[in-house]
Amino acid sequence: RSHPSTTQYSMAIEQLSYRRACTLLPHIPLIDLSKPDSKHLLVKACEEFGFFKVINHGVPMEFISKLESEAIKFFSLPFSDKEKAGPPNPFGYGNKSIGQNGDVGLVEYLLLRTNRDSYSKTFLSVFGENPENFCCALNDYISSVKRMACEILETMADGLKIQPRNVFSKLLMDDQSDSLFRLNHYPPCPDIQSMNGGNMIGFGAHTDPQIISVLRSNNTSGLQISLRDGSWISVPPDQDSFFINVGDSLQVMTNGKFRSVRHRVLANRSKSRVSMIYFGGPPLSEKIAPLPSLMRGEESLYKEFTWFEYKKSAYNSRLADNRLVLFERI
Ligand code: GA4
Repeated sequence: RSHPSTTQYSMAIEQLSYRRACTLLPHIPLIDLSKPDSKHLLVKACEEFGFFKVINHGVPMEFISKLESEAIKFFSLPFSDKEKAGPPNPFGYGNKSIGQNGDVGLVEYLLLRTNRDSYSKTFLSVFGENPENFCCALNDYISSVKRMACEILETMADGLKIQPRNVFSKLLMDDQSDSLFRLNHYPPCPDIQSMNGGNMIGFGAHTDPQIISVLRSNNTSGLQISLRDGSWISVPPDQDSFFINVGDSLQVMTNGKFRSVRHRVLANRSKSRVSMIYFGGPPLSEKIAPLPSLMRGEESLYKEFTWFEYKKSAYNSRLADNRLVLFERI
Protein backbone atom coordinates (compact mmCIF):
# COMPACT_ATOMS: atom_id res chain seq x y z
CA ARG A 1 0.00 0.00 0.00
CA SER A 2 1.37 3.44 -0.89
CA HIS A 3 1.52 6.35 1.49
CA PRO A 4 -0.84 9.27 1.00
CA SER A 5 0.77 11.98 -1.12
CA THR A 6 1.55 15.46 0.15
CA THR A 7 -1.38 16.75 -1.89
CA GLN A 8 -3.71 14.23 -0.26
CA TYR A 9 -2.43 15.25 3.16
CA SER A 10 -2.92 18.93 2.49
CA MET A 11 -6.38 18.28 1.06
CA ALA A 12 -7.35 16.40 4.21
CA ILE A 13 -6.03 19.22 6.39
CA GLU A 14 -7.89 21.77 4.33
CA GLN A 15 -11.10 19.78 4.69
CA LEU A 16 -10.65 19.50 8.44
CA SER A 17 -10.04 23.19 8.91
CA TYR A 18 -13.03 23.91 6.68
CA ARG A 19 -15.25 21.71 8.88
CA ARG A 20 -13.87 23.36 11.98
CA ALA A 21 -14.60 26.79 10.55
CA CYS A 22 -18.14 25.69 9.70
CA THR A 23 -18.86 24.56 13.22
CA LEU A 24 -17.33 27.66 14.75
CA LEU A 25 -18.86 30.22 12.44
CA PRO A 26 -22.24 31.58 13.40
CA HIS A 27 -25.04 30.89 10.97
CA ILE A 28 -26.69 33.73 9.11
CA PRO A 29 -30.11 34.16 10.79
CA LEU A 30 -32.94 32.76 8.69
CA ILE A 31 -36.37 34.38 8.88
CA ASP A 32 -39.44 32.62 7.52
CA LEU A 33 -41.86 35.46 6.84
CA SER A 34 -44.81 33.06 6.74
CA LYS A 35 -44.28 32.10 10.39
CA PRO A 36 -46.00 34.31 13.00
CA ASP A 37 -43.24 33.85 15.57
CA SER A 38 -40.60 35.31 13.20
CA LYS A 39 -40.81 38.68 14.97
CA HIS A 40 -38.64 37.56 17.89
CA LEU A 41 -35.99 36.01 15.67
CA LEU A 42 -36.05 39.10 13.54
CA VAL A 43 -35.34 41.41 16.47
CA LYS A 44 -32.57 39.10 17.65
CA ALA A 45 -30.99 39.06 14.18
CA CYS A 46 -31.09 42.87 13.99
CA GLU A 47 -29.49 43.19 17.42
CA GLU A 48 -26.77 40.60 16.88
CA PHE A 49 -25.90 40.97 13.19
CA GLY A 50 -27.97 43.71 11.58
CA PHE A 51 -28.37 41.13 8.84
CA PHE A 52 -30.58 38.15 8.00
CA LYS A 53 -31.91 36.03 5.19
CA VAL A 54 -35.60 35.91 4.32
CA ILE A 55 -37.60 33.01 2.86
CA ASN A 56 -41.30 32.78 1.98
CA HIS A 57 -41.03 36.44 1.08
CA GLY A 58 -43.94 36.62 -1.34
CA VAL A 59 -41.99 38.27 -4.17
CA PRO A 60 -42.94 36.39 -7.36
CA MET A 61 -40.00 34.49 -8.90
CA GLU A 62 -41.14 35.78 -12.26
CA PHE A 63 -40.44 39.42 -11.25
CA ILE A 64 -37.00 38.46 -10.03
CA SER A 65 -35.96 36.56 -13.13
CA LYS A 66 -37.40 39.17 -15.51
CA LEU A 67 -35.41 41.97 -13.90
CA GLU A 68 -32.30 39.80 -13.70
CA SER A 69 -32.45 39.07 -17.41
CA GLU A 70 -33.01 42.77 -18.21
CA ALA A 71 -29.99 43.60 -16.05
CA ILE A 72 -27.86 41.00 -17.84
CA LYS A 73 -28.98 42.40 -21.20
CA PHE A 74 -27.97 45.88 -20.12
CA PHE A 75 -24.57 44.89 -18.72
CA SER A 76 -23.84 42.87 -21.89
CA LEU A 77 -24.08 46.02 -24.05
CA PRO A 78 -20.85 47.55 -25.37
CA PHE A 79 -19.27 49.94 -22.86
CA SER A 80 -19.78 52.85 -25.27
CA ASP A 81 -23.56 52.29 -25.07
CA LYS A 82 -23.71 51.83 -21.30
CA GLU A 83 -21.64 54.96 -20.83
CA LYS A 84 -24.46 56.98 -22.38
CA ALA A 85 -26.55 56.14 -19.30
CA GLY A 86 -23.89 57.68 -17.00
CA PRO A 87 -22.21 59.14 -15.07
CA PRO A 88 -24.07 58.35 -11.86
CA ASN A 89 -24.31 61.81 -10.35
CA PRO A 90 -26.32 60.80 -8.58
CA PHE A 91 -28.31 58.46 -10.89
CA GLY A 92 -27.21 56.45 -13.91
CA TYR A 93 -24.48 54.04 -15.04
CA GLY A 94 -21.20 53.82 -13.19
CA ASN A 95 -18.08 51.76 -13.76
CA LYS A 96 -15.46 50.98 -11.10
CA SER A 97 -15.73 54.39 -9.48
CA ILE A 98 -18.06 54.41 -6.44
CA GLY A 99 -19.44 57.68 -5.05
CA GLN A 100 -17.70 61.02 -5.65
CA ASN A 101 -14.74 60.73 -3.31
CA GLY A 102 -12.28 58.38 -4.96
CA ASP A 103 -13.56 54.92 -4.01
CA VAL A 104 -13.16 52.17 -6.61
CA GLY A 105 -14.20 48.54 -6.98
CA LEU A 106 -14.40 45.80 -9.59
CA VAL A 107 -18.02 46.58 -10.30
CA GLU A 108 -20.27 48.27 -12.81
CA TYR A 109 -23.73 49.41 -11.83
CA LEU A 110 -26.91 51.34 -12.45
CA LEU A 111 -28.15 53.62 -9.68
CA LEU A 112 -31.82 54.59 -9.96
CA ARG A 113 -34.44 56.40 -7.93
CA THR A 114 -37.54 54.42 -7.04
CA ASN A 115 -40.34 56.94 -6.90
CA ARG A 116 -40.15 58.49 -10.30
CA ASP A 117 -41.19 56.43 -13.26
CA SER A 118 -40.02 58.78 -15.99
CA TYR A 119 -36.40 58.54 -17.11
CA SER A 120 -34.69 60.89 -19.57
CA LYS A 121 -34.79 60.10 -23.30
CA THR A 122 -31.01 59.64 -23.46
CA PHE A 123 -31.17 57.18 -20.59
CA LEU A 124 -33.99 55.19 -22.14
CA SER A 125 -32.38 55.15 -25.60
CA VAL A 126 -29.68 52.86 -24.21
CA PHE A 127 -32.33 50.18 -23.70
CA GLY A 128 -32.98 49.94 -27.44
CA GLU A 129 -36.35 49.57 -29.17
CA ASN A 130 -38.35 48.57 -26.11
CA PRO A 131 -37.25 50.43 -22.99
CA GLU A 132 -40.72 49.60 -21.57
CA ASN A 133 -39.53 46.03 -20.96
CA PHE A 134 -36.85 47.30 -18.63
CA CYS A 135 -39.12 49.84 -16.96
CA CYS A 136 -41.96 47.29 -16.40
CA ALA A 137 -39.61 44.72 -14.95
CA LEU A 138 -38.16 47.40 -12.67
CA ASN A 139 -41.55 48.70 -11.51
CA ASP A 140 -42.96 45.23 -10.82
CA TYR A 141 -39.87 44.23 -8.89
CA ILE A 142 -39.56 47.43 -6.87
CA SER A 143 -43.21 47.55 -5.82
CA SER A 144 -43.12 43.93 -4.71
CA VAL A 145 -39.82 44.27 -2.82
CA LYS A 146 -40.99 47.51 -1.20
CA ARG A 147 -44.12 45.70 0.04
CA MET A 148 -41.93 42.99 1.55
CA ALA A 149 -39.58 45.57 3.14
CA CYS A 150 -42.62 47.23 4.76
CA GLU A 151 -43.91 43.89 6.02
CA ILE A 152 -40.50 43.22 7.57
CA LEU A 153 -40.40 46.68 9.18
CA GLU A 154 -43.90 46.15 10.61
CA THR A 155 -42.91 42.74 11.98
CA MET A 156 -39.88 44.44 13.56
CA ALA A 157 -42.14 47.01 15.26
CA ASP A 158 -44.27 44.11 16.59
CA GLY A 159 -41.17 42.32 17.85
CA LEU A 160 -39.99 45.51 19.57
CA LYS A 161 -43.50 45.91 21.04
CA ILE A 162 -43.87 49.46 19.71
CA GLN A 163 -46.92 51.20 18.28
CA PRO A 164 -48.08 52.05 15.70
CA ARG A 165 -46.72 49.12 13.78
CA ASN A 166 -46.04 51.33 10.77
CA VAL A 167 -43.56 53.63 12.61
CA PHE A 168 -40.78 52.50 10.29
CA SER A 169 -42.69 51.38 7.21
CA LYS A 170 -44.57 54.68 6.82
CA LEU A 171 -41.26 56.32 5.92
CA LEU A 172 -40.87 54.02 2.91
CA MET A 173 -44.55 54.37 1.99
CA ASP A 174 -44.36 58.19 1.99
CA ASP A 175 -44.63 59.75 -1.51
CA GLN A 176 -41.51 61.72 -0.69
CA SER A 177 -39.54 58.67 0.48
CA ASP A 178 -35.91 58.97 -0.64
CA SER A 179 -35.46 55.34 -1.66
CA LEU A 180 -32.96 54.08 -4.22
CA PHE A 181 -32.38 51.08 -6.36
CA ARG A 182 -29.10 49.61 -7.51
CA LEU A 183 -28.19 46.95 -10.08
CA ASN A 184 -24.60 45.70 -9.71
CA HIS A 185 -22.54 43.55 -12.03
CA TYR A 186 -19.29 42.10 -10.74
CA PRO A 187 -17.40 40.62 -13.70
CA PRO A 188 -15.29 37.50 -13.03
CA CYS A 189 -11.73 38.29 -12.04
CA PRO A 190 -9.44 35.38 -13.12
CA ASP A 191 -6.21 37.00 -11.81
CA ILE A 192 -7.36 37.03 -8.21
CA GLN A 193 -4.54 34.81 -6.88
CA SER A 194 -1.82 37.08 -8.14
CA MET A 195 -3.21 40.10 -6.36
CA ASN A 196 -3.05 40.99 -2.66
CA GLY A 197 -3.56 37.55 -1.18
CA GLY A 198 -6.61 36.73 -3.27
CA ASN A 199 -8.90 39.41 -1.87
CA MET A 200 -9.88 41.60 -4.79
CA ILE A 201 -12.53 44.07 -3.79
CA GLY A 202 -15.75 44.21 -5.77
CA PHE A 203 -17.41 46.68 -3.41
CA GLY A 204 -15.49 47.88 -0.37
CA ALA A 205 -16.61 47.60 3.25
CA HIS A 206 -19.36 50.00 4.26
CA THR A 207 -22.67 50.36 6.03
CA ASP A 208 -25.79 51.55 4.21
CA PRO A 209 -27.00 55.00 5.33
CA GLN A 210 -30.73 54.30 4.81
CA ILE A 211 -33.25 52.44 7.00
CA ILE A 212 -33.25 49.02 5.39
CA SER A 213 -31.68 47.41 2.31
CA VAL A 214 -33.10 44.39 0.49
CA LEU A 215 -30.58 42.46 -1.57
CA ARG A 216 -31.04 39.67 -4.07
CA SER A 217 -28.18 38.17 -6.05
CA ASN A 218 -27.66 35.41 -8.55
CA ASN A 219 -25.96 32.22 -7.44
CA THR A 220 -22.45 33.72 -7.22
CA SER A 221 -20.64 34.14 -3.90
CA GLY A 222 -18.82 37.31 -2.85
CA LEU A 223 -20.94 39.00 -0.18
CA GLN A 224 -19.40 39.11 3.29
CA ILE A 225 -20.64 40.65 6.51
CA SER A 226 -18.58 41.84 9.41
CA LEU A 227 -19.28 40.59 12.93
CA ARG A 228 -18.97 42.66 16.11
CA ASP A 229 -15.37 41.49 16.59
CA GLY A 230 -14.44 42.80 13.13
CA SER A 231 -14.08 39.37 11.50
CA TRP A 232 -15.62 38.75 8.09
CA ILE A 233 -17.95 35.88 7.26
CA SER A 234 -18.99 34.85 3.77
CA VAL A 235 -22.68 34.76 3.01
CA PRO A 236 -23.49 31.67 0.92
CA PRO A 237 -25.40 32.87 -2.15
CA ASP A 238 -29.06 31.93 -2.47
CA GLN A 239 -30.88 33.21 -5.52
CA ASP A 240 -34.33 32.32 -4.17
CA SER A 241 -34.01 34.32 -0.95
CA PHE A 242 -33.50 37.92 0.02
CA PHE A 243 -30.85 39.31 2.35
CA ILE A 244 -31.75 42.21 4.59
CA ASN A 245 -29.34 44.85 5.96
CA VAL A 246 -30.11 47.16 8.84
CA GLY A 247 -29.07 50.68 7.74
CA ASP A 248 -27.57 53.52 9.82
CA SER A 249 -30.95 55.29 10.11
CA LEU A 250 -32.58 52.25 11.70
CA GLN A 251 -29.66 51.97 14.11
CA VAL A 252 -30.36 55.56 15.19
CA MET A 253 -34.14 55.09 15.40
CA THR A 254 -33.60 52.13 17.73
CA ASN A 255 -31.00 54.11 19.72
CA GLY A 256 -28.32 51.59 18.83
CA LYS A 257 -30.31 48.44 19.70
CA PHE A 258 -30.20 47.36 16.07
CA ARG A 259 -26.86 47.61 14.35
CA SER A 260 -26.22 48.67 10.81
CA VAL A 261 -24.11 45.92 9.33
CA ARG A 262 -20.74 46.46 7.67
CA HIS A 263 -20.57 44.45 4.51
CA ARG A 264 -18.46 44.10 1.36
CA VAL A 265 -18.28 42.11 -1.85
CA LEU A 266 -15.17 40.24 -2.97
CA ALA A 267 -14.55 39.57 -6.65
CA ASN A 268 -15.22 36.04 -7.88
CA ARG A 269 -12.63 34.15 -9.90
CA SER A 270 -14.86 32.51 -12.47
CA LYS A 271 -18.45 33.70 -12.28
CA SER A 272 -20.27 36.95 -12.84
CA ARG A 273 -22.21 38.23 -9.86
CA VAL A 274 -25.39 40.21 -10.46
CA SER A 275 -27.15 41.80 -7.51
CA MET A 276 -30.12 44.06 -7.15
CA ILE A 277 -30.66 46.15 -4.04
CA TYR A 278 -33.54 48.26 -2.84
CA PHE A 279 -32.52 50.91 -0.30
CA GLY A 280 -35.52 52.04 1.73
CA GLY A 281 -34.98 55.61 2.90
CA PRO A 282 -37.12 58.28 4.61
CA PRO A 283 -38.25 61.62 3.11
CA LEU A 284 -35.40 64.19 3.04
CA SER A 285 -37.06 66.40 5.67
CA GLU A 286 -37.60 63.54 8.15
CA LYS A 287 -35.98 63.87 11.59
CA ILE A 288 -33.96 60.75 12.32
CA ALA A 289 -34.00 60.20 16.06
CA PRO A 290 -34.50 57.34 18.53
CA LEU A 291 -38.17 56.46 18.99
CA PRO A 292 -39.27 57.67 22.45
CA SER A 293 -41.12 54.38 22.99
CA LEU A 294 -37.78 52.53 22.71
CA MET A 295 -35.86 54.76 25.11
CA ARG A 296 -37.55 53.94 28.41
CA GLY A 297 -35.66 56.58 30.35
CA GLU A 298 -32.32 56.18 28.61
CA GLU A 299 -30.70 59.06 26.71
CA SER A 300 -30.33 59.41 22.99
CA LEU A 301 -26.92 58.29 21.76
CA TYR A 302 -27.23 60.62 18.79
CA LYS A 303 -27.49 64.32 17.97
CA GLU A 304 -30.63 65.49 16.17
CA PHE A 305 -30.49 65.46 12.41
CA THR A 306 -32.66 65.14 9.33
CA TRP A 307 -32.19 62.52 6.64
CA PHE A 308 -31.12 65.37 4.31
CA GLU A 309 -28.30 66.31 6.69
CA TYR A 310 -27.18 62.72 7.15
CA LYS A 311 -27.30 61.97 3.45
CA LYS A 312 -25.29 65.10 2.63
CA SER A 313 -22.65 64.13 5.14
CA ALA A 314 -22.65 60.50 3.90
CA TYR A 315 -22.13 61.55 0.30
CA ASN A 316 -19.11 63.61 1.39
CA SER A 317 -17.54 60.61 3.11
CA ARG A 318 -15.38 57.76 1.87
CA LEU A 319 -17.04 54.36 1.52
CA ALA A 320 -15.25 52.78 4.51
CA ASP A 321 -15.81 55.71 6.89
CA ASN A 322 -17.88 55.31 10.02
CA ARG A 323 -20.52 57.85 9.07
CA LEU A 324 -22.44 57.75 12.34
CA VAL A 325 -19.60 58.89 14.64
CA LEU A 326 -20.09 62.48 13.46
CA PHE A 327 -23.64 62.30 14.82
CA GLU A 328 -22.94 60.58 18.12
CA ARG A 329 -23.43 62.43 21.41
CA ILE A 330 -20.19 62.53 23.32
C1 GA4 B 1 -23.83 52.82 0.18
C2 GA4 B 1 -25.26 52.32 -0.03
C3 GA4 B 1 -25.79 52.59 -1.45
O1 GA4 B 1 -25.19 51.68 -2.40
C4 GA4 B 1 -25.50 54.04 -1.89
C5 GA4 B 1 -23.99 54.21 -1.89
C6 GA4 B 1 -23.42 55.57 -2.37
C7 GA4 B 1 -23.00 55.48 -3.86
O2 GA4 B 1 -22.63 54.43 -4.35
O3 GA4 B 1 -23.03 56.56 -4.49
C8 GA4 B 1 -22.24 55.89 -1.43
C9 GA4 B 1 -22.34 54.85 -0.26
C10 GA4 B 1 -23.72 54.24 -0.41
C11 GA4 B 1 -22.16 55.52 1.12
C12 GA4 B 1 -21.10 56.67 1.18
C13 GA4 B 1 -21.00 57.44 -0.13
C14 GA4 B 1 -22.30 57.32 -0.90
C15 GA4 B 1 -20.84 55.86 -2.03
C16 GA4 B 1 -20.06 56.70 -1.05
C17 GA4 B 1 -18.75 56.72 -1.00
C18 GA4 B 1 -26.18 54.36 -3.20
C19 GA4 B 1 -25.84 54.97 -0.77
O4 GA4 B 1 -26.89 55.57 -0.61
O5 GA4 B 1 -24.77 55.11 0.07
